[in-house]
Formats: sequence, structure tokens, C-alpha cells
Amino acid sequence: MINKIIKKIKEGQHFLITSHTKLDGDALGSELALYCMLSDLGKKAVIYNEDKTPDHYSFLPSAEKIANKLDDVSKFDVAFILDCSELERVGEKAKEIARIKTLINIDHHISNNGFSPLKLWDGQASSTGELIFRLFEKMRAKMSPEICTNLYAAILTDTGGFRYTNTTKDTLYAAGKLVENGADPQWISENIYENDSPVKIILMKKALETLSLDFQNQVGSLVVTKSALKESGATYEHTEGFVEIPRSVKGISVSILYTQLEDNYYKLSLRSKGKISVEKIAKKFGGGGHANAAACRIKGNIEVVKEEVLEAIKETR
Ligand SMILES: [Mn+2]
Repeated sequence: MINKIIKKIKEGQHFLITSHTKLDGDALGSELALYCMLSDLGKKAVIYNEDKTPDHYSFLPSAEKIANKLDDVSKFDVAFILDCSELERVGEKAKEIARIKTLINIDHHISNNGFSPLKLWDGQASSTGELIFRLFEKMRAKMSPEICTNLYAAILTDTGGFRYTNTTKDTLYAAGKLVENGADPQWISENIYENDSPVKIILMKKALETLSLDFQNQVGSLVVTKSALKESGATYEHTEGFVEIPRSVKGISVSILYTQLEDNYYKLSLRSKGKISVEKIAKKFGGGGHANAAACRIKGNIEVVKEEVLEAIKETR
């Protein structure tokens, strides 16, 4: 399969690169690394994302090239759909993108629905960035500092800074090679993790007031309400990383962030430590993800929603 993908890269002329809405470091770093590689080969490539690039990722090399508008797809012969378990994750343009002759899916979500026959998929890989690293090694692509910075950022963010159980020797091997070829770990981490706007910290303060600890402190959760967002002058983007806060409590196995989308409608981000699979919990509510990081959406009053989720956790354990 990987050789078929390499063949498509060599033969293709005009590439579309895209990823899911609610962009994260893995989606962006993977897209940009692929873009840099294709540009180095003299190919035409366009990165399209429905959502705007979050501020703390704007330092990534070539981030200014990302488009948030997609006009005519007929000029593309190949589309890369990165870090997406389903094509619909790319947003409103999914149907149009589906018309592009060759689709290549590079992804590591366990819940991948196999929408693309041509794919580089490994549910055990830490990140899409790690899979792209494997692809580049296999094709002996030139590892420029720009490519290495983007891939390092992808792997760093999807492993929570090399802390999650998806961090394997292969992950660290990739990271080592990326540093050897020009990625600067301190500079990348500072840009991503130590670059918060004051409104984010004000929102965090409000979120912390909602902390609940259940099942003898094994399950921790925070709630971000629409009013908290409004009062602090923050946006949804500012909640990134909040799900990690309860996760740092001693003995926690499941950490949840409830983000209010509408009056009785919540988005849940779930993280786990150890064996418990939050993917199974998210699946019960129509969501998906990985064993240690998953998401879903639930309708209802927050107190009822929280009860339902605790019940689901109890059944999963
Ligand atoms: Mn990912």
C-alpha cells in the first residue's frame, strides 16, 4: 500500500491536502510537512482547511500558505485527507473533495471507516505525523528543517508532549530523527504551549470552578459554558488543553471536558490513563477516537449528561 502511495506522489501533478475541522497540531503539522515535501519535488499543492489556523500554530513553516476557501476541485488529481477517520470530518466540502480522482487517507484513528481504499493507516501510531515520517523515510524524501519542524509539532501535540501511552520507541525514533535534521524542541514547545493569551487563563479560572471528582477521584471533569466563554472574551479555540487539567490529578483514570455548544448540547473531550478506553465510552454516544483520547456530543441538561457519562464509564470498567 505504501508503495502505491509513493507512486501516486511521483505521478501526480496537482495535489489537494486537507484535514478535519477543529484543527489540531497533528492535522496542521502533517498537512504542512506534506506540502513542503511536494513543493520540494516541484509539484503543485494546495492546503485547504474549513477552519482557520489557531494562533499558536501560525509559527509552523508555510502556515501562511493555508487556504480557507476551496474553489474548483477539477484541477486536482490527488487529494490527501489527513488525520480523518471519515471523509465528512473535513467539513462542508467533503462531497466535492470526494470527486477528486485519487483519494489518499493517512490516519491513525481506531474508528477509521475505510472510506478511502488507498490509505496509510495504523491505529497504533501515535499520530498522523508519525505515519508521514514513515512515508518520507520509505521514499527517502529530503528532510528539510521545515518538514522536521512540522512533523515534530504533529507528533508532540498528539502525544501530549510525549506523555500518552501512544508514545512508543517508534515515536521517539521519529522525534530523534526530526531533531537531528533541524527541529528545535524547545522553540516548538514554547510556541505551542507557552504562548497563551490572557483570556485563555481567565477562561481556565472559570472552568476550574466547575471541577468535579467522582469515583474516589478516578474521574475528573470540567465544564466550559457559553456564558463563561462570553464573560472571559474567549472562543472555543481557547479551551484547547483544558481536558488535560483533571488528568493531572493523582489517581485519575478518566478526564473529561464538557464544552457547551448550545443550551442543552455539549461536546465532550475525553482522555484516559492506563487501560480504560475512552473510545468505547465515546462510541456509546455516537463519537469516536482513540483508546486514550476520544470525543462525542450529547444533548441534554448538564447534570443529566454528566450522570449518563458516569454510568457509561461504570459499564466500561
Ligand atoms: Mn491525530
